[in-house]
Amino acid sequence: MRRVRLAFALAIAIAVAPAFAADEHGAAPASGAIQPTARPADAKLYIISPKNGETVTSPVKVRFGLSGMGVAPAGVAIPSTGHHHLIIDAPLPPMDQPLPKDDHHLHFGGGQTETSVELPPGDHTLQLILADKDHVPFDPPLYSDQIKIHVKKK
Ligand SMILES: [Cu+2]
Repeated sequence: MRRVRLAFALAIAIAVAPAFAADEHGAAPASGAIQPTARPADAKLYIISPKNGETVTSPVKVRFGLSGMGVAPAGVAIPSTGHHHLIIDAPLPPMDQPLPKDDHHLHFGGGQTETSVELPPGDHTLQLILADKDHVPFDPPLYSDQIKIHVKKK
């Protein structure tokens, strides 16, 4: 599975090599504005589990689903790859800057595809967003549906 993903990523790397090379040489706009990274139009990001509306117990295991792109650690520049971010009990953040890093915005810069989160009893929302090596959402942004879960008392 991992090998297939890497092969896919490398194939894309060759296809978009010119854009990649420009990025490598630091061709930043004079304004200093962030240039979001392009991504395949057919990529999809989704939460495999838990399911929307599910009642669960804490810690909650969350599994991240991604198709049409690959996962790479933060800081690693491989086109058509990014790393996962889990948004907990918060709306989508601004798309034109690096994602916040706090209790509501967890980064998985090691390339993880699942996590376990401690949540207090009650209703919570979960949403995934993929971002590039610099934690900036893609262009167009790639995020999952927001799901609602209920954490029951132990
Ligand atoms: Cu990040």
